[in-house]
This record gives sequence, C-alpha cells and structure tokens, in this order.
Amino acid sequence: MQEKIKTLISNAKNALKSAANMSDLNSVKVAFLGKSGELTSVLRGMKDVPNDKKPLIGKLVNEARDAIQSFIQEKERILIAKETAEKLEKEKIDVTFKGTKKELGSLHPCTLVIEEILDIFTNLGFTVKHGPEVETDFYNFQALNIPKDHPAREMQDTFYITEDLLLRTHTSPVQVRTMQSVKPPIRVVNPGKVYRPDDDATHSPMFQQIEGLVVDEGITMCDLKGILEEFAKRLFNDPNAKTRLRPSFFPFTEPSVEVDVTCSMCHGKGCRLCKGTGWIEVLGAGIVNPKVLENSGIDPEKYSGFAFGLGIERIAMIKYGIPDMRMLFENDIRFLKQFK
Ligand code: 2U9
Repeated sequence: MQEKIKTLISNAKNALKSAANMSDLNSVKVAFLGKSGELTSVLRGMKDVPNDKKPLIGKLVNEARDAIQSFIQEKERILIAKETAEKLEKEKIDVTFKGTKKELGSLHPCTLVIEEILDIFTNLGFTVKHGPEVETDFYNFQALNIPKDHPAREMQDTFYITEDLLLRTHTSPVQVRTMQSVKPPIRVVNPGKVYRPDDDATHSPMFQQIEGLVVDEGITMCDLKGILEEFAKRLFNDPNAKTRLRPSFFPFTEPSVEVDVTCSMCHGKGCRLCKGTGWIEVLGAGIVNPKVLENSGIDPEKYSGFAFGLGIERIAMIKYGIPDMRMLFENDIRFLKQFK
C-alpha cells in the first residue's frame, strides 16, 4: 500500500509536468482527485489494510491528497500567469497607430435660421407654439377667410388627404387654434413644415415657415412696422437696416403688405443679391382681417392684430447666398459642412 501511495504521488507529478494548459490541468484534477480518480481507488483499498496499519496508511493517504492538491494549485498559478502573459502580448495596443477620425455633424442651415429667428422673437416677448401638419379645411382655409371655390385657394395649391383633411399649406391654422384657446393679449410665433405641390429652383413641395401673430387692444400698422424692422435689424446683424412696406393682398389680412429690407450685402447701394434694387423682399404681413378674428372667437370691435409670415428656406438662401432652393434638400455633405 505504501508503494502504491508513492507511485500515486509520482504519477500525479508527471501528469502535472506535461499539463500545458488549464484544460490539461482540469483532466489531471479529475484523474487523481475525482470520484473515479486514482486517490479514491487507493482510499477504497483501505478496507483491506490490517487494523494496526490503518492509522499509518490513513495518515500517508491524507498527506498524499494534500501534496497532490498543492501541486495542482502551484501548477494552476503557473498556467494562469503564462496564459495572462500570452494574452497581454497578443492584445497589446499600439498607441502610436493612426486612428480613424470621427466626423462631427452640424445643424442644417434651415435649422440654424429657425433657431436664430425664434431667439429674436422670444427676446421680443413672443411665445413659440406648434400645431398639427395634417389639418382640416376649416383651420387651414375657412377660418382664414378662404372659403371653398374662392379664387384665393388657387394661390395655395393643396395636397388633399380626404375632402376635409389636408396637409397644411401654411402655419396659420396654429394661430387660429391659439386665438380659440388664449385670451388676448397674444404674442405668438409658429414655426413648422408646410406643403404645397410646387417644385422648382425657388419652390419645394415641403418647406418651412415661421408665422407670427399679435392681438391686443389698439394694435396698428405702427406696431407691425416697429416689430418687423427690429426683427430685420437683428436677423441681418445690421443696426441701420430699414424696412419698406409695399401693398399686397392676402385674404387673412387687410391691409396686406410685402416687407422689403435694405440689402444686407450692399446696404442699399444695389448689388447681385438684390438685383440692383438695394432692397430684398423678406416677408409678408398685414393687419388681421376682422373676419378672421371673428371666425376664431375674438371680438373685432374690441381687439385688432397684425400677422406676418416668412419662408425659412428663402431666408437661408438670402443669408448664406444659396442660389437654388434644391441644394437645401439634396443632403450633399460637401454643401452642409459649410454651415459648421
Ligand atoms: C392668422 C391671420 C393672419 C400670416 C401671414 C403672410 C402674410 C405671408 C408668406 C410668406 C412667405 C407665406 O412662406 S410664404 O410663402 N406669408 O406673406 N403670412 S400675413 O397671416 C395670418 C396668419 C394667421 C390667424
């Protein structure tokens, strides 16, 4: 039996010597210490050892088990250190290696213009309101004094969804909804996408607008001119910018005007941008038609208001000298990169 125990220890030592990795080591563990391993089979033989030898042989078997366990632990430590060193060598990072540059995105020129315009109006005391892009005939046309079969509807060709539902052609419905729910004084601007079936160098089937509305007692054309001239000075960064009002027609305003601003490139002298006139048409505006106030639940005898509207893409084209509106929708990265 003593011989057997000695052989067991030396067999375990040899097996551990040739274990090259953790998987080999595991096999050695099972072969010597496992349920059907060599040590268990020696333990089973204990029953045949004479009683007077049992304490000695039992002690030897326990020592053999402790020795094999400590050989295994030692081998485990060596193998873990070896495998860690190999892994570190394999996964070494070359910090001098040239990396791939991450391209930073930037805001679209139209988004920059919207943010700038909303900033100007909120600083002038306006609040910002959004509304649905799918509208009813009432909010998009009838409330705004554009009845069915009226020639004014032709001014705004429309994408219809059903006979009564449509893609809004302007953001004015948001102002009608505001007047229905808020008591004057009202000072509100409404940015958003609008839709009309046009497609050429200066028109797109989807474009963005900002409209504004002021309703209070005693609002006049003077308020309109004052606010819009201040807006123009801030938008074009020119404290000397002037505005001029030309008569126009919109069914929702009476009187209606086109608002020109002194050209931001030549300051009124005449250049390529303003086609030699010294003026650039920037927005449309007017005194809110009393019928529109009435349709929206506001007493036109007590209150009056002014409204205005501008196309974002057009302002972006003027501000950044963009010659064709389609460039704003093509998503050409070389074009968009310039607005960082
Ligand atoms: C209500 C009453 C009146 C909004 C107005 C304009 C004049 C205008 C155009 C500018 C360029 C549309 O994007 S564009 O093609 N808009 O000229 N918009 S007055 O008038 C309103 C709005 C709401 C209740």
